[in-house]
Amino acid sequence: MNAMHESRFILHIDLDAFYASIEQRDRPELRGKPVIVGGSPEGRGVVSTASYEARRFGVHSAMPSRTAQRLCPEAIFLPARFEVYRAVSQQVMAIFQAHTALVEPLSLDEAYLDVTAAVHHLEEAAQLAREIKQQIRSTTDLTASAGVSYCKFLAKLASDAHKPDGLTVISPEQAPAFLEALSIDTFFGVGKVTAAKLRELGIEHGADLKRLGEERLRALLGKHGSQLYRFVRGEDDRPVEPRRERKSIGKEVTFERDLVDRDRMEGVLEQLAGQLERRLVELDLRGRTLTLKVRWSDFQLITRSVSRPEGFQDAQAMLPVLCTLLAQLAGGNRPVRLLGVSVSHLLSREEVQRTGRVTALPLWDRE
Ligand code: TTP
Ligand code: MG
Repeated sequence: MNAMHESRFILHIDLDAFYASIEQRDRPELRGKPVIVGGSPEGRGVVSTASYEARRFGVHSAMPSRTAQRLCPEAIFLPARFEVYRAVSQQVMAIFQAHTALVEPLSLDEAYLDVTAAVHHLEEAAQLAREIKQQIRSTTDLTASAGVSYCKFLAKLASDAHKPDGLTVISPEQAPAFLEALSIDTFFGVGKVTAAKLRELGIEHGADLKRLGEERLRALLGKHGSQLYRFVRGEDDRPVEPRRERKSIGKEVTFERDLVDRDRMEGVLEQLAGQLERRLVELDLRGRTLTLKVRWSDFQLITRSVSRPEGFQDAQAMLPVLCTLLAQLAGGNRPVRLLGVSVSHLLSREEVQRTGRVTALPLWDRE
């Protein structure tokens, strides 16, 4: 471990069951009950999040609401109230900003903070995390979990370690044992496919992972392999990056094995569009230009875009466009290594309304 790792103090703070906790806060009769925020179980919707009472039944984010109801028949289903969640998010981010300018939000309820300039040692960083949790509670009446460490990767693992209302510190001395005991599913960048691949090799925990050389991991997992090689050694130099003005928002995925099957590609596009929609809804943005990105197996990269004045936000509107673009590109059976979906020329609700010409459209009928 080099000196740089030890000289930083990073917090990761993440509110507990964010949407569901806000609903329980605003409707006291829901407290202590299994609450699910998301699509109705009668439709084809999915769970956005579930209160911890509902999670005990196995309910989790992204699960079809119908499945969630089967697992937890008493659950109370509620539609999302994004405007309220965004307002709470602004309160929480303002609390973070008061302690450091180096705040990197990951979503509405989650951010990294680099507090190196504000504290002298890890115990002091932990004390600051405790204070921030207290401020969140007194300002919003909600609980958060905090992780404290010397890099982003470990801070995030730490905040996840004792949810809800947790505070976990991972010191440079504790990091090796923590990482060796960690299940491979929990490592950053390890998806289900990768985990299954590693399991086939008898790799279950960080300690097993540590036995693989960098070359081997890279051969197995591509560039993620190198990152994993460093992470399992507690090495993560990524800086906390406060967001500049956003130009585009996108989601992409690189495949372990190149895809040749068009149906599978379309399935991936559906997932990516769904993730992108979620982020756009959270941020209350639409993107006028929708872009499909394809990297072929020979690493050649191609992008194709379509623009619409009313912009894109719903996955349902994006998907047919993406599938058409894909069909135009992937004429033959050329294997695909990466698929990405993004939107640019971002428009806030105010901007769309100000331009006048699209105000008549039911742009935000989801809310
Ligand atoms: P998370 O922080 O991942 O989840 P959470 O806050 O509900 O629960 P916890 O942190 O205690 O594990 O996501 C924050 C919010 O983002 C969540 O309340 C709802 C929304 N969300 C979705 O809409 N879909 C998803 O798949 C996920 C993971 C989250
Ligand atoms: Mg959360």
